[in-house]
Amino acid sequence: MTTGLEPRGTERASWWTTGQIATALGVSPVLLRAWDSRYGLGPARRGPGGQRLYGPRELQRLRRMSVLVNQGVRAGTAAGLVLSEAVTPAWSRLRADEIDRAAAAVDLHALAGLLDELLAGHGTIAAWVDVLAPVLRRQGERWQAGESAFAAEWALAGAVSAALERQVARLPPPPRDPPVLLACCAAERHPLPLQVLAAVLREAGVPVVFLGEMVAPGVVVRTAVRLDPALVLLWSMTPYTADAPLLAELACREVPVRAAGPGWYPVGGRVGPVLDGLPAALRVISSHVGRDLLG
Ligand code: B12
Repeated sequence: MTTGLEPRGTERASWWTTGQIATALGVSPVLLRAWDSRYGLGPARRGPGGQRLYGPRELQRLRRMSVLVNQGVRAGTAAGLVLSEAVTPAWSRLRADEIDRAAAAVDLHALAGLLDELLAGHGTIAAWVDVLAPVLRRQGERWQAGESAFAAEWALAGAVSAALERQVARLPPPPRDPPVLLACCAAERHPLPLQVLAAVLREAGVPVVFLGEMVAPGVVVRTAVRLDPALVLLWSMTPYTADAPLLAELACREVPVRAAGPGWYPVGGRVGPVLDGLPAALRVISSHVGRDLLG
């Protein structure tokens, strides 16, 4: 069964037609064409038959446009904002402060709105690197300084996770290729960087299975054997959670697996080179899925 949302053609993972974008955003194809002719919010390229093809950046911009229009902003003003908005350090700091305040107040409703708008308007990578990770680091510093900020950490991490889920749920389904399996070690309760990676991969049309936090080793092994994934990343953020025996067991079963995250550093070279950031992860995943995800 098809949903009509499958990406198009041989490059099906990265390009969407007007109809697919319209369905994903809940607007009409006529409106999309009007936004193109009036404001220049058009497709990235044309397909062989002349059909309009939109890439992830255009999808992002149109999503931002429809969020603003739904909030009651006039279309011309919204288009001006979408086309002119840039993530400047001052802008990022303002957004980060707003989000920080909403987290400190455990205002989940405000957080959801702020995060939806941030992700839709600026893309997952920029939202994470420029705004969300700095706020989380700030929270970590407060915790280290002895301030009791556990509720704020919990609120923000949960809200980011939920917003990423909403963002991914709106994407067209990925192709049925072997997935990338992303799993946290059994004691690891910091899954966010891995969930961000999952969202970035899905936005690029790569199928992903993200198992979430604190996954029992047996579940990781059974899932990996069953899915025959293109690659497994085993995530550890904090030193006491890295599970070297699990990594060894997966390797023994000929599952392609890599250690990812700062928690692996104390374990040293015996787990192989550790993936130490989003670019490194995207580079290695590119070689396993046969597509350049950094380009
Ligand atoms: C939110 C949070 C929590 C939440 C997590 C909820 C969730 N759903 O994620 C909760 C409240 C559950 C929590 C619990 C705990 N936490 Co906590 N937590 C944090 C906090 C504030 C943010 C975590 C995060 O998402 N960081 C992501 C970004 C912001 O951090 P970053 O360092 O820039 O991360 C980058 C790297 O990881 C890098 N990276 C490196 N390699 C790779 C590989 C790949 C593939 C990718 C994609 C990225 C990547 O990319 C990241 C993003 O740019 C951090 C503070 C901090 N600085 O991280 C503390 C922090 C991680 N927590 C800490 C601790 C100690 C704990 C607890 C033990 C506290 C306690 N006593 O209860 C528990 C239990 C943890 C466990 N068993 O796993 C310490 C860890 C110290 C250490 N190194 O040992 C920190 C650093 C706070 C501190 N300053 O001391 N925590």
